[in-house]
Amino acid sequence: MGLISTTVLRKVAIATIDNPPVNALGAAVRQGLAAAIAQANADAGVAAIVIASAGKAFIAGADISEFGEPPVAPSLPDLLDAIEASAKPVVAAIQGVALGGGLEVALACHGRVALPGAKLGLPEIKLGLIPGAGGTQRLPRLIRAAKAFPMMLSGEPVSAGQALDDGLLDEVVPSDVVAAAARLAEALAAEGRRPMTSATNGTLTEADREAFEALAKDALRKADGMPNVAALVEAVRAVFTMSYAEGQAVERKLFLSLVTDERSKALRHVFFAEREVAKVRGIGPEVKPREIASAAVIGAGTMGGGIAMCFANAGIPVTLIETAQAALDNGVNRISATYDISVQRGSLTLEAKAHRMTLIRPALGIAAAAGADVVIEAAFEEMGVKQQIFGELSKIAKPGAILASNTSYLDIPTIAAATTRQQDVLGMHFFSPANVMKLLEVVRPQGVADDAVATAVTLGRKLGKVPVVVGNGFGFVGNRMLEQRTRAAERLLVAGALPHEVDAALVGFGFKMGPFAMADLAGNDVGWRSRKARGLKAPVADAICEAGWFGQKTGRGYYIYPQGARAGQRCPEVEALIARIAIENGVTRRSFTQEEILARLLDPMVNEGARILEAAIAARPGDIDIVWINGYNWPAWRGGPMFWADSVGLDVIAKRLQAQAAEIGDKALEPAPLLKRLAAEGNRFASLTSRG
Ligand code: T1G
Repeated sequence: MGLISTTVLRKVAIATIDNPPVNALGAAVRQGLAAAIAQANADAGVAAIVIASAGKAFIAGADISEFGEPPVAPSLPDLLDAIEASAKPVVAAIQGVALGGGLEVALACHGRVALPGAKLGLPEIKLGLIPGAGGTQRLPRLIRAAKAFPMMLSGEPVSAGQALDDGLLDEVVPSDVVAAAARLAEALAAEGRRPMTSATNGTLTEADREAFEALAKDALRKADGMPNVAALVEAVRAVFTMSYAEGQAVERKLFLSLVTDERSKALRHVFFAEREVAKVRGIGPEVKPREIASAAVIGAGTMGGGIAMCFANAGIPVTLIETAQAALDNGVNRISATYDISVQRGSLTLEAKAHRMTLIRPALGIAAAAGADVVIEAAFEEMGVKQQIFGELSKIAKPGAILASNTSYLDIPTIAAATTRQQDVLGMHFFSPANVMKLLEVVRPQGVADDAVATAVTLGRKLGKVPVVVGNGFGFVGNRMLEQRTRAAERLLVAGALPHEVDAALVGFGFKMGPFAMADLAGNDVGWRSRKARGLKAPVADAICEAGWFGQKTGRGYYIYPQGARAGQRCPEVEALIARIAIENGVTRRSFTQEEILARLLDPMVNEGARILEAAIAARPGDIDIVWINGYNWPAWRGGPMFWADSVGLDVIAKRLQAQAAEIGDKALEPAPLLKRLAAEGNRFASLTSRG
């Protein structure tokens, strides 16, 4: 078969998989491999078999895009049983990654040889699944459950060295892994007996079972409602309580039930969406990013300091610039204190902290940015301030330097107009805390050079971020949708819900915090300033700020924080204030169910997402999902707002929005044209992408 080619060297049949880009085990690969194994067994001139691969990966696993599709024979378990049942020994020659079904292929072999850079793992847990082709039954028998279970629970790969120590590999060779695998296969054939397999040579001990049960108990305690953790425990327990065949049947049943689970479908959507977001219109591999060897950050406030830390953490020297010494000292001290927390937690050594601090060069005055390859402005969110900074940068920055603003919603072209280098000016919007949150919105205004965008995306990845290229527009993608949720939350208070009820609805959905606890944490005065600058009113939020209740930093906001407690308590004065505002607005308050609250919070966000797609501010619905998962802690197992909307049904959401718009008399709540069209067609946002 095209994807598998077999050559015979000195009586060893070498079956090479060549299915770019990562040798995923699609139907054609499975069929080709099954044919190659059968043919080698029928060939009297063959004494042993090697499974090898072309390209950078051994095998990246089952083809995730096939899940949920009608099965095509041979199934992966059947293929692996055929490999295991081969009368002639089969040895896996591993280079690159052997993940998921790829490692399960290796486990079904009679021996495994790898190059030093190989990585072996069973990441299915990250897709809401469990290994579904014998991994839960073979791995514990090969390396003991006490080792195998944590490896499947974390989904993290192990190095070749670790795999050798654990007994997962027979050999690690510096080069020519195929020849080494052939030698091992010949040696196994020379033994003249049925080759041992990881399913039969395992020695199961009571001590191992006890160790596993203790790990399982802890895992179940932390499962956080994910069904695949319990499934993994049940599958691995079968190793100790059932025959291999019965255990395999248990694994298969559990796996197939997880494949249809909504949470796994969401996680598989996120897997592909995270890769699609990297494909930027008009920017192919031919567009080379500019070299970034040094950076400058203007503004040593919370955001500027966090951004400077991103560069230091990535080993890039960064000049941190302020206008006044006190502000600069505060910024540096805040960075140092933040690193100290990591040192106390043991996630950073003192030496590493010291090194990173040397990479951050404090300086006064914008002239210090002159030598930087990229300058990120993180100054006050006021257009005049930004225009003044960019006007100066235009004069002093080195030719070709990327000039980026970290603004969270201001107009990038207006900022760029203050310079004579529009081709170098774009937005790089980090999310607070900048040294932690993964999302980076790369705002691409008209007129910016493609290689400047490519540079920002490449730099974002180097800083450990998930860069999403978005169009210019108020609030770009994330904050523009967040504003809808914030308005909806305010409306809910006046209409009858209480802060803790609104927050509970989102926490119950899977968010870490609700909108009011979040506002109290960030500071209610932040939104208040922004509303005043834009002439917007929010009766409850404004009243709370007028009372000086800015949140945790003032000991009270929507909630009370006694003695600086982190968890807020209900505040009778706030609830009385809400009741009074409702009366002033002629509203008869009523109670809301958690479902109603959730719909009223999320539907308007989805509607704004539809408008963002109509305006091509986001290229795909999946990009919006990636923004919300990486910038606002939307639970990945819910797939993101647009995936969630598809799972609810766009007709349901359109109807709810229409009803709310009529009830409140707010036309802005009416379904966007795109949403209305897809709903009328019985279609989904997913239909807008090639994968849909
Ligand atoms: N199935 C389908 N497509 C895959 C794939 C897979 N398993 N892995 C990667 N791709 C695509 C990816 O979408 C992208 O496509 C291209 O390959 C390059 O990927 C039965 C049930 C291997 C470490 O979870 O971790 O086996 O965008 O950009 O950065 O028990 O891909 O080019 O069109 O990520 O070099 C378990 C998933 C599956 C591993 C390479 N396996 N893949 O990283 O490239 S479930 C996994 C990865 C399973 C069995 C169970 C990474 C990589 P496009 P990339 P990369």
